[in-house]
This record gives sequence, C-alpha cells and structure tokens, in this order.
Amino acid sequence: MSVVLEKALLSPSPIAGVVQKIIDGQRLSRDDALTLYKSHDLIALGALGDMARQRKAGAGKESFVYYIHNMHLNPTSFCRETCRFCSYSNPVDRSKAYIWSVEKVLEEAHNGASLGITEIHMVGGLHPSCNVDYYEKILLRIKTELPNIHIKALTAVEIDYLSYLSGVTVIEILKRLQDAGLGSLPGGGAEIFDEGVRARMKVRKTPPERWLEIHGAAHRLGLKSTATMLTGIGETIENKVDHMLSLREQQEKSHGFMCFIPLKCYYEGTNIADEVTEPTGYDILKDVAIAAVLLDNFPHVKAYWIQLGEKLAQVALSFGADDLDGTIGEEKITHAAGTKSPLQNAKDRMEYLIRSAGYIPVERDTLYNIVRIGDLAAQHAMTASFNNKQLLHN
Ligand code: V47
Ligand code: SF4
Repeated sequence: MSVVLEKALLSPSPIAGVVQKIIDGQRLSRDDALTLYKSHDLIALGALGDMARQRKAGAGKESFVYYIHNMHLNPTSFCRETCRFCSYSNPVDRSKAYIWSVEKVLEEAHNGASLGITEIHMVGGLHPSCNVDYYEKILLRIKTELPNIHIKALTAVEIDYLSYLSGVTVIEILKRLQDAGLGSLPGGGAEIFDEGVRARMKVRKTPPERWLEIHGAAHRLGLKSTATMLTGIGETIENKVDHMLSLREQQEKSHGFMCFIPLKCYYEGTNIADEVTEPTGYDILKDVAIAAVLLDNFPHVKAYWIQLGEKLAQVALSFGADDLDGTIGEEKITHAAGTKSPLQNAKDRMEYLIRSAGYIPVERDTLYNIVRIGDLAAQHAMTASFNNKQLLHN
C-alpha cells in the first residue's frame, strides 16, 4: 500500500474509514463519497483512484492507458433545444446553423477513413430533417462503404427525439439503427441529473430517468454505451454524487456502460459564467478519483483531453483515469465554447502524452479491445533516460 494511504488510515484523518472500506473492496455509500469530496487530501484521493484503476485493469494491464484513433462527425449544429451552456447549437443566431447532406457526411467519413480511423463518433443537434430515415441512410452507407469502422452515434437525447419525431418506441428506433450499422451509443446529453440545476440551465430535453432507461434499452439490445457528467453549470458535490449513484444503479441493472467521462463546461458564447463556479483543476481531479472508486462497476474512467487540456488529462491518469479518448479529427462542441485545446491530435501525440505520464499507451477499439500496444522500445528508452537522470541527480 502507498505511504500516502497508510497516512490517510491514521485515525485523525477524516477519510480513514472510507479509505479502509476501499482497501477492503467494499462498495461506497453516498456519505462516503461526500466525505471524500469534503477532504482536502488530494494526493490520498488520487492514490485511492489509482488503486481502483489498477484493480479494475487486472493483472499485467495496470499501466495501460487507452486511446482510440477516431473522428467526430456532427451532421447538424441546429438544435430545437436551448440549453444555456451550449454554444455549439448557437441559439443566438440560428441562421448560422448548418445541416449536412448524407453525401457530405459520407465525404467526411471517407476523409477520416483515409487516415486509418477505427471509430466515427457522430452526434448533433435536434433538427426535424435529421430523422430516423436520415440517420439510417448514413449508417447504412458508412457500414457498406467503410465496413471496418465502428459507428458510435446518437446520444440518448437524440434517440429520444427520433422516437418522438417518428412516433415509434425507443426500442424500435434502436433496433432499426442497430440493423443499419449502429455499433454503440455515446454518453452525451446526461448533463447533471439534478432538477434544480437543469431548471436553471434550461435543460428541457430528455429527463434523467428516460436518459437512463434509453441506455438500459440499448444495453439489452447488446449495444454498449458510455456516460458523462457535465460540471461547471452550478452543481453541488451532492448533485455530482447523486448523478454518479444513478449511473451505478443503472449499471447494476443493464451492465453496458464501458466508461464514465467527467466533462467541464466552457463558457464562451454563453451567458452563464457569472452565475456558476468554474471547476478548478483540483475539482476535476477529485471528480476523476471519486468516480474511479464510487463507480466500482464501471470498467474505465476517461480523461477527455479536449476539455481537461492535455496537461490536466495527463495528471488525471494518476488519479484513476485510464483513457484519454481519441485523436478526434475535428472537435466542434467544446471549441464553440472556447477551449484552447488543439482540434485534433495525431496518434504519436496521444502516445507521447501517455508515455510521458509514465504509462503504456494502448490503442483500443470502441469496445476496449486492444488494437496495438504502444511501442515498447520507446517506453524502455524513456524509462532508461529517466533512470539515468535519477542516477545523475543522486
Ligand atoms: O452532451 C455542451 C457537453 C457533451 C458544452 O461518449 C459542453 O465517449 C463543455 O458527450 N462546454 C458532448 N461541454 C460531448 C460528449 C462526449 C465527449 C467525448 C467522449 C464521449 C463519449 C462523449 O458536451 C454534451 C454536453 O454535456 N457540452 N456544451 C460546453 N459549453
Ligand atoms: Fe441541443 Fe445538446 Fe446543445 Fe442542448 S446541449 S442545445 S440538446 S445540442
């Protein structure tokens, strides 16, 4: 056990009891999670997150950190909703919203394929022309023309909207899309499940129970998915813990979530900055570490480098995250709201970020099957150079 955790076990430490529970492999309660959030012992929280990550990884994979060679496709920026934190859908000037034809989506997909991507992550706003027929055509064309690419597409909110537009059940929509080539669902649209925050942020779309129900339905059809939590929109630590507990409960029932992704709001183009508190690096690392221990039935926690920034995402890898997401291609949602992260990263860059944080880069596919373990020679060279520097300093 790490010295940090031994110290945290000493009785005056307010988190000693929770630390012991985690070491013993017991499930944490709401109060336990709140105790961790109230602690200022960030390093101990990180050690706990890291311990959870290593346990979940299994023997021989403790140092693996995953990334995927993927691209984001956003067929439309028009959205009938007006969530106050969203700059992407541009509610101020709807005339600037775009909608891509099926041909345009295919052209973009082919561009990505020529670079060797293994996944298309496709999400967009809610536009009445982007109905189930539109997405079915896109999925069928991609599946026929680019059969080796996994299509992770349409958040639970979009699935809900497609069901509303066509008047058929969510299950029928999911089945049609699955038959057309849908491979899994992304985790967007969850925001924060608390009703008060949602009311203040004018989140009128798919309510929490329905978001969870749609993921449950997808899981039962054999479609895996992910789950997000958006912070920096006026939430409390209680709201965050309750959000994660709802996800944990759903996972107990349907077992299809592959990973949890804490997101951080950017405010450019919104009018909410004065009403909310921007999460600090400290807050985000706590979210990552607490998610890793509280969500004991989620195999992975993702440090989404686009939103965390490369540097904080690297640190998050020592706090319980084991995935950096992907190369992306061209990210639009967070860039519309002002992130300064690059629009995309090359595979080399992803591997460099992982390796230089002390981990072994592993390229994965959407379902976390290993595509390639990063260059071990490069790993050894970096470790040797590090050891040499240590010797020089000693
Ligand atoms: O659902 C909206 C959020 C999400 C802003 O499934 C904002 O693997 C920051 O869900 N600032 C979309 N965030 C992104 C997303 C995602 C990303 C990476 C991987 C996966 C996955 C999912 O972005 C939205 C919303 O929660 N968002 N506005 C904003 N201003
Ligand atoms: Fe629409 Fe999603 Fe933006 Fe809300 S967050 S306005 S549902 S695109």
